[in-house]
Amino acid sequence: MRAAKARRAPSAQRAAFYEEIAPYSLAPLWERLSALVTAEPQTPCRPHLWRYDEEVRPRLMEAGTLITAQEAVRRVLILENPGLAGKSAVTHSLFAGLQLILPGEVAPAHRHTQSALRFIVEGEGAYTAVDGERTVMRPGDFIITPSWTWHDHGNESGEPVVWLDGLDIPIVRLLDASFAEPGAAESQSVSRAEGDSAARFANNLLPVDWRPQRPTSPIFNYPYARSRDSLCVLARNGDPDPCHGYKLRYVNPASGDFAMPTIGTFIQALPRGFATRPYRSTDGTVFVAVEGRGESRVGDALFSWKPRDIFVVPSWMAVSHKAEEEAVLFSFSDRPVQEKLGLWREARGNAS
Ligand code: GTQ
Repeated sequence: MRAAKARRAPSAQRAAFYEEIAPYSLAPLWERLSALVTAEPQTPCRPHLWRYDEEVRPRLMEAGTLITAQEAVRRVLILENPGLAGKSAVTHSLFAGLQLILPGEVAPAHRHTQSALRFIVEGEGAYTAVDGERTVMRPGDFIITPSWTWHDHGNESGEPVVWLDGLDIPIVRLLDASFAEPGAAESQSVSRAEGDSAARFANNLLPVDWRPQRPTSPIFNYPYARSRDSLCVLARNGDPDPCHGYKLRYVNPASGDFAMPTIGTFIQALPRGFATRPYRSTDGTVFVAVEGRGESRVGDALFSWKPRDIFVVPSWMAVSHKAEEEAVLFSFSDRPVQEKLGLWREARGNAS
């Protein structure tokens, strides 16, 4: 009898009920369930291409006339996903931006719980310092600033230097775990010679009694020259994967895991004329073209790219690439987080 009455409750009566319970911080799940627990990922994140030479670089250089790196602390134009306006996010979980340092400038030392990657886009001869060691940045290098390490950037070259920043800012925001502090001095003092960590950790050797203190790779610069060599050898020695071409992930030699705990990083080569089969995965991914030209279909969007262009593939949206010239793509996503939580999925071809 009661159940029958409940089934017949008019929607006006239900609406009145929802209003009545709202002041008590209560809400009816049944009105929201299908939007909360979806059959497949439903992301507001949209596919987008940022064309570097035509659209981004001129504006970044204009920013260089408006504010110094010192005043800005980090002179960065955020690559904000058009579906996430005002959220400072390129995907739901990740931040991306392009950082400019002009000759002679310093971006002052600070540290924060957010982890950062740098992928060098333009210019050579700027440095980043992490925990007392400097590394010179060259185009295509992948550089890591682990969580809570002191870091400052400087440009002692004669040309502007630009890199892509990838940070886990939205993940740290989700977890309300942000801490940050400025350094005592603008540039941290150099306490280790350049190349020291590469010698210790990047030659398939580890210091004999060393034990990892943190989940991030102890290698903080993965030079492009070495990654590229690997891709060239792979491309000579075997067939490309139908969905990825020749694709490698950057690794923490102490664990075999991804180089960073929250951000997975990848580099892939696509032979000239090669077209990948559609692929999708739950980790929304940011791609940067490093070499070559090509086009990528992302859902219904078609992006033509060339070196330094950046595009984003939302979670579970099919992506396929075609290289007009032999191409290299760098990419990053939240895959390590999803894998650790048992959430990561992929599908080859168009089926789910
Ligand atoms: O270089 O420390 O793009 O703290 C955003 C926040 C870069 C950095 C960003 C940051 C940094």
